[in-house]
Amino acid sequence: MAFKQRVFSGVQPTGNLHLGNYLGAIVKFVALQERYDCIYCVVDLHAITVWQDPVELPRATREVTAAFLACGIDPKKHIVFNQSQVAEHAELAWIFNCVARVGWLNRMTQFKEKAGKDRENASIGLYSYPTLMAADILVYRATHVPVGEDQKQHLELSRDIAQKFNNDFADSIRAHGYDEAFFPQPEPLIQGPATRVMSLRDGSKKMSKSEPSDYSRINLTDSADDIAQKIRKAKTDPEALPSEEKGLESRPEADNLVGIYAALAGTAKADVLRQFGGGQFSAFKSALADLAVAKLGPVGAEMKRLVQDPAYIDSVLADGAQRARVMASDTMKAVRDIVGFVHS
Ligand code: AQP
Repeated sequence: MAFKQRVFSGVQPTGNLHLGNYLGAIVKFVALQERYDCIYCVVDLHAITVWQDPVELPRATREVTAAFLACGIDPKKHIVFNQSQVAEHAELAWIFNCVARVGWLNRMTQFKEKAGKDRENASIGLYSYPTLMAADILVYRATHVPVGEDQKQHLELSRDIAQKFNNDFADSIRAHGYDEAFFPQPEPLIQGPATRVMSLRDGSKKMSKSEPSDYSRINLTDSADDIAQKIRKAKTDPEALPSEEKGLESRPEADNLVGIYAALAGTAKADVLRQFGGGQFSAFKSALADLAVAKLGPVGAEMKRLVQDPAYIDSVLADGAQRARVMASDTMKAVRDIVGFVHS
């Protein structure tokens, strides 16, 4: 069966959204609306895999929703909701916990990085995070998943889970009259010059919400002054910018800033180097700061306006959740048949 082409992706409400989330994910979410039916989720169940303050979590959930809307996601044409409002995500995740193998999860690098040395003390949710992610995608039988480079491994696991479910339950799938490929193999969409935006302080680390130094990232709600100052202070090396992409090899900080410029301007790194190659960083940084302020300023202002009206944001989430639930419950009815659960 040809699956209906459908996009699913999520963002965790775990702190300040930054330029990496924007370029690696949200900008792509916006563009995909033209070609696909899209489901965009604020993944609060994922967020609690590490401790979240229950007073802060609703604020962060509304802020991510505001970012989706401020960037141009249309919640009427597409679906925007928070994960915990659709219980089927957690239900399918449990079934996938029983399909996925411990050996598969043991290979996940994000768990190793996030659990760090204190692995014994990490939550079980953090360990099984990828099975919930597979459920998020597959409960809508989504075919395309726009994400940053850091999520590639989890997406590969989602594909393995879909395949193993289809194989393990092949007879039951057939016996119940469902199509043999019950779950699709979701395709990662990881493209463009900023699939992995790096820290402004250290070109070997990804820009992240949890990095203690605020100078490592540009937040979507930063003021124009903050953005300009962070870019001015961004780590670079003493060489001038190269004129060709090859010259960015082994210069991670320069490569990062050029990639950010290209992604914000909607061009390729080669074009940026054609314009700025041979020049000093100071002139390039000043052009980058202007561009970043021009692109992010309106987004931040609109986010701040939207979060002033939590009732409106909650109504968007409730409406999206209701429409998502209809689709998710259809999948789950079929899954219950396939697995052999007695249900009404
Ligand atoms: N640095 C990045 N460059 C490109 N894409 C990125 N994404 C995240 N960081 C970068 C993409 O943004 C989407 C949402 O990410 P998330 O909600 O999983 O959160 P996160 O920013 O990765 O932050 P965490 O996990 O809350 O904390 P950290 O990273 O601080 O430990 C995803 O599509 C992701 O790929």
